[in-house]
Amino acid sequence: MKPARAFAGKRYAVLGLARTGISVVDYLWNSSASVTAWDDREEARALVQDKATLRDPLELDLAKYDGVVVSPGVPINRHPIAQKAREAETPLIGDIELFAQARAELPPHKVVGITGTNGKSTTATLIHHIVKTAGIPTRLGGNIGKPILGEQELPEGGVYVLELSSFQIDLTQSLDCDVAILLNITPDHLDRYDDFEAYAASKARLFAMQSDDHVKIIAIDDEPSQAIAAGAKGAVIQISAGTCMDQSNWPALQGSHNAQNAIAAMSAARRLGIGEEAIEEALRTFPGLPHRMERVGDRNGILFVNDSKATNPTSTAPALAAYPAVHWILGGRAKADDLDACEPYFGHVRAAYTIGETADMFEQLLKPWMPVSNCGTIRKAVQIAAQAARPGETVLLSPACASFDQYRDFEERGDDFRAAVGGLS
Ligand code: UMA
Ligand code: ADP
Repeated sequence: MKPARAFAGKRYAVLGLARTGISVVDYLWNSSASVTAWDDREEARALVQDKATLRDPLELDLAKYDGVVVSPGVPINRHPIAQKAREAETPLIGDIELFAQARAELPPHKVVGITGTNGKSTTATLIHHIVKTAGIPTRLGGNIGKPILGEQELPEGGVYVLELSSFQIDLTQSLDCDVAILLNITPDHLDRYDDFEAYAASKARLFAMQSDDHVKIIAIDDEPSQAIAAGAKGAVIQISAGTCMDQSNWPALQGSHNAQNAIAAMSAARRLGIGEEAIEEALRTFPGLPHRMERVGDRNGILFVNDSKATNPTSTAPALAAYPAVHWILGGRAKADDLDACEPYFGHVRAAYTIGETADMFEQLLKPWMPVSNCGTIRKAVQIAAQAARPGETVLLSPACASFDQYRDFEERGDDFRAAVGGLS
């Protein structure tokens, strides 16, 4: 992103130097701001030593700074930096807020912000694909793994598509999205919030930051989202996954969850002035995303599906619904102590294969419903499931858990599944 005059001569303390923090330091440095940066990891600090003074912000007089820029992964509900910034009356912000403050200096453009517990990446990528198909310059960034400040700025008329997690929204105060989208709210990330209501309130702030006349698209398929739609200022476009639609021409957008994503994306595209022909072509040609119900193999009529991104029971439920005879590999670091969201589809499961920290808990929980093998690892689960599955059945990794007990992230877990399938004799 081109440097902004807004930051020249100002002082910022930056905490967290992974993808987000590195992009922030680069951007502020290019914008002639003075930067003090820190990460608890020494190797992360080494990456910015040419551009920033290295000091732990907990040791600084934050009142002398114009902002404290923290990464989304810093848990501001329990990290002392939040209290310290409050006491110094220095704004606690994130990279998205810096982007919001720089917008006035960018060529005229639009911003589409997408949040929700599940479906953010799919919907953001789909909107980006539709806008591109319509021939409009566009960038995709945010929680999808691409900090927006690290992306090239757009020429006049461009559309920035931002995937926004609640962690990022918590660190943003002035992002007035031209189009804001809420897909759904179900329990997740409860270690970062006092309770479910506080998590939902974080999502609501995306709309509170918007001008009244900017577009608000809210899927009203759950109660917290309904409440946000009812309380939002200005007109709200209410959508629902239950809307009857022909999805047969959209190979990468199957299932009712993808109906929700597709309706949200279509609705946003129309409000951006994109015609029906480009929208339909984009839905047809959308390639889908890796690790989201991704077909990774077909061996002797047995389909292998990688849904590693399903990190909570609500995101696993649609994957179980989509296949009639499933050998289900699940488990990891628990996000919830039940599988209630998946229960309506237990009838689709031929057998379960439990892995990771929740292997024992899920074994006990599922035993009354279906045969269960406690496998421990994906490698073992794939081997046993591949032997048990019959032609026409599906071996599905849809863990309903985070990956951090055994892997760096959900991508590494999905790659391990793909490799295990590739290694089957
Ligand atoms: N750190 C400290 N001290 C602390 C805590 C953290 O020094 O007390 C440091 C860590 O050592 C680390 C950095 O702070 O170096 C935190 O980095 P980060 O976890 O924010 O990592 P990034 O690479 O910047 O990734 C973040 C998002 N991570 C999280 O929200 C946890 C990425 O979302 C996002 O893609 C990226 O910014 C770009 O916007 C990931 C995610 O898991 C994919 N998101 C959650 C989700 O999708 O469910 C919300
Ligand atoms: P996010 O970026 O919000 O985590 P993704 O688009 O990456 O969402 O999808 C994550 C998982 O959630 C997918 O594996 C899929 O099974 C499920 N999913 C996708 N869209 C939805 C939706 N609208 N509602 C519920 N689950 C969904």
